[in-house]
Amino acid sequence: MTQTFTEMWKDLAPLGRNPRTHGYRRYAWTPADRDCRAWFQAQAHTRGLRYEADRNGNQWAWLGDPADGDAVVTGSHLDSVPDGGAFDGPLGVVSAFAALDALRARRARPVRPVGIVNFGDEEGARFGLACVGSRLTTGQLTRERAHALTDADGVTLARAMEHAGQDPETLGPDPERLARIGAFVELHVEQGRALDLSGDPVGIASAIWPHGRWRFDFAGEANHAGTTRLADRRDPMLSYAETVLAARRAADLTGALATFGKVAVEPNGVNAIPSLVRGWLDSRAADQETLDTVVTAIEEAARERAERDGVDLTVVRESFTPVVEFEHALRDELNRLLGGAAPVLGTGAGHDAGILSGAVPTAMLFVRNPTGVSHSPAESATEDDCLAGVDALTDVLEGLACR
Ligand code: HGY
Ligand code: MN
Ligand code: MN
Repeated sequence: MTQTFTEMWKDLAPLGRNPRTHGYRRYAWTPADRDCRAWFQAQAHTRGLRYEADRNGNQWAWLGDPADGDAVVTGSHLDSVPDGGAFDGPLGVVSAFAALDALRARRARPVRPVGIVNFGDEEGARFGLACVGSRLTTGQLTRERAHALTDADGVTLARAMEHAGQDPETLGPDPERLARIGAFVELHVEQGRALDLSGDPVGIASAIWPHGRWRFDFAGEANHAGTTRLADRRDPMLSYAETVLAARRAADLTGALATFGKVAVEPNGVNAIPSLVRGWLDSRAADQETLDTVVTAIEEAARERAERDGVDLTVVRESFTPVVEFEHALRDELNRLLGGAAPVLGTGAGHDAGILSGAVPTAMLFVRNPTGVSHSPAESATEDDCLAGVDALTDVLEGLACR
C-alpha cells in the first residue's frame, strides 16, 4: 500500500533518532543510514518505480525510463548533522514521493522521465566533507580524495563503504547519469525565517552563498596542569580561544558568518595542557570577496596569537563551494507554475542542488520554518506547510514533466 505524506513521515521518524537528545544521528554508512536507505528502496518498490543505487552512494527511483533523457528529478538527502532535526533533507525526499503520488492521482501523464533521488552523505557529519554523493557524481570530488576521507575513529570512507556492502573502487564521475537529467528541483525546509516573516508557506531559491570549511590545527606542548609555570607553557587552547573570538569579531565587521562548531583536543585530559587543539571553521558570506576577507582576518588573528603562545598553526581548507546562482529560466518557470507570487530567497546553507547546478539546470523550493532553527532537534515545519510544499512540488513536476 502506498503511504500518504503523514504515514511516510511517521515511518521514517524513528530511524536514527537518539532517544536522549531526540536529535538525528544519520551518518553516512552507519546502521541508521542503512535503515534510511532501506526505507527509500521500500518506498520505490511499493510505487512500482524503477530503483537504482548508483556507484557514488546515491539512490534513485524512476517513473519512466531514465535512458529516454531530459528527466525531471526531485529529492534531497536522508542523512543528518550530529543531533540534527527531522526536516533538513528528509522533507525533500518524503515530499518527492508524495508529489509523485499526487501527480498520479491527478492523472497527469509525464512525457519526461520523473526521478526521485536520495543523495548520499550530504551533511558530511562523519567524514567532514559535505555533499559527497553529488560531488563525486559531478567530478568535484575525486575517488582518491574520497578514499582518504577519515572519520573521528580513523575509519576511512573506503572502509566504511566496504563494511556497508558498497564497492569504493567504482566511485567517480557519472556524466552519463547527469546527461539524462533535464532539471533537478530540490525541496527543502527553510533554514531561516524569511518565509515566516513574509507569511508565505513556500518560496523559491535565488542563490546559495559561497561557503567552506577550514581546519585550524594549533600544536603546542602537553605538560602537567599542576606543575608547569604559566610562563613555561605552550598552550594551544589559548590560541584557539582567541581565534574563536576573532572569528566572531571579523564576521560582525563584515556581515559574514563564521562559526567554530567542532573542536578536538589532544590528549583531552583535565589535568594536562593540550598538545593539540583542532578547530573547524565554517564560514559563509553573500559574496566571495567578503568571504575571503573574513577568513583571511581570522587566519591572521590566529597566527598572531599562536606566535605569542609559542604554538604552531596549520590551516587547511577542507572544502569550498563557490556562490551558486540558480538558473534564472528554471527559477522563473517555477515562479510561473506557482502562480507568480512565491518569494525568491537566497540562502547561506549548502545543498546538493548547488553542487549539481554546474552540470544541470537546478532549482529549489523552500518550505516555511516557523522558528528558523535548523541543524537542531528543534527544527520544524507545520504539517499544513509541508502539504503546501507537496502541492507546490506537484505543480512543478506537472508543469515541467507533463506537457
Ligand atoms: O551545512 C550546510 O549548509 C548544509 O546544510 N549541508
Ligand atoms: Mn543541513
Ligand atoms: Mn539539507
